[in-house]
Order: sequence, then C-alpha cells, then structure tokens
Amino acid sequence: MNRLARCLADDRAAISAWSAIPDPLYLSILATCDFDAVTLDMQHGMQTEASVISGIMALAPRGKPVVVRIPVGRFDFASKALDAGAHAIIAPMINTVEDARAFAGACKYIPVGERSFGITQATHMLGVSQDEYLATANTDTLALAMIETREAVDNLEAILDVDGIDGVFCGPADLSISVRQNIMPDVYGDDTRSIVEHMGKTARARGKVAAAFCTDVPAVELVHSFGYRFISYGFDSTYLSKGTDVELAKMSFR
Ligand code: 3PY
Ligand code: MG
Repeated sequence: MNRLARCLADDRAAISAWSAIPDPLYLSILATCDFDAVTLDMQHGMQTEASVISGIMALAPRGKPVVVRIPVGRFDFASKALDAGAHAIIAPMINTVEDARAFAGACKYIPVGERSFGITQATHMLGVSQDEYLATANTDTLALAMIETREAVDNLEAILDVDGIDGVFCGPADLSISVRQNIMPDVYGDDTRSIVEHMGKTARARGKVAAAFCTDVPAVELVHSFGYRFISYGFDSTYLSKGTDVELAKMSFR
C-alpha cells in the first residue's frame, strides 16, 4: 500500500506538498522531504503535461505518491496522468453531477467508468505488474472532486454519491469568492467555515475522503478537526523562499 493510501486507511492525515514549479530536479529533492504525497498543480501552478509526466518520474520511483490537479475540464489528461503513474487526480470546479460523472468516468475502469487501457508507464513508475495494477486500479487511484462554488455545495451529496468519486477537495479561496460574491478571497473565513465543516463531515459520513487546500498550519488544524484527512500544505515556491529566509536570519551579523 502506498504512503497516501496507508494514511487514509489508518484515518491519519496525509499531508501533501503542493508544487507549481515544473522542474523534475526540484521535485526529486522535494521527494526526500517528509510529505506523505506531492500534488502537481496544472490549474494555477505552472505544471504542464510534460512536467507532470517527468515529475512523476522524479517522485513515484522514490516512493512518493503523486497527486495531479488537472486544469478545468481536462478529464482526458486525468486518464493520462494515471497512465503515467499518478495515484490521485484532483479536478477543479466540479459543480454538478454531470461534471462528477465525466470526471469519474475518465479515472475509473469498467464497470465504474470508461477509462481507456494503457498503463505501461504506470507499471514501470510504480514497480508493479499489469495484473497487479489492474487488480486495484479502481480502488487505489483516487478521483477527488473540487467543491469550490455555491452550486457545488448545493450539489455536494449528489456529487459524493457518484460512483467513482472517492472524495471531495475543498478549494477555500474560490468557495469564499462564490459564497460571498466578492473577488477578495476570505479563506476559511466566517462565511464559509460552517460549509467547510459540513463538507468534511458529509464526505466522512459516506466513507469518502475529505480533502482540503491549506497554506498555513492553523488552517491545517482547522480542517483536520473537521475530519479532513488529505490536506495540502503551502506551495513549493514558499518552501524555497521561507526556508531560505529562515536560514539567512540565523546569521548574527545581518
Ligand atoms: C481554491 O482555494 O479555490 C483553490 O483552488 C486552491 O488552489
Ligand atoms: Mg480554486
């Protein structure tokens, strides 16, 4: 069982790095950090189709599960990222049952979905045989639907009940923008906190994964207290800049 799946099976929070920097060298170093997974962000991060495939090469053979956030509606690439060896896909802006069905369909094989067969690269990256991969593909690769609009919240239960949707991933910035109708995000603010709590508890009650995006430790603690067990933390650009600043600040003469 991979490290992400192990955390979820044990009901322990899996903390994922969030990577926007499309560089396999950087990712090979991130692979040595104590994150439970690394998420490669194609929606707002600078990850591309090519960098996701090379990023998986830098991470998966080192035992680091890879999660890919695809751009809006790019369900074709959800399948391809899984074929490259990703363990989970996050799809942004899943607002309706139809969105959720199309997403799950691309991630899951029959009888759940219609993922097309072609896993040579995944078997090499994950060090498994074709038979081993296929035996657990529909259960071990996760399809996480981003809930980040008022419409998605209204459809939360129905989206969670779509066969092949393994959980929901809370996008707190867009959620606050949509709920407050204000382009200034109020991440995990007063107007959305109870929605976030409801989302986490509703997913858990259905035996599905509650996942969320966080950029600071208080937010991680908050969503953890609501039952979220896949939590992304920060950005790779800030790991680099903050880590550097912490080290430089230790110099007494500066
Ligand atoms: C959001 O908070 O809206 C996100 O999509 C996180 O990246
Ligand atoms: Mg968003």
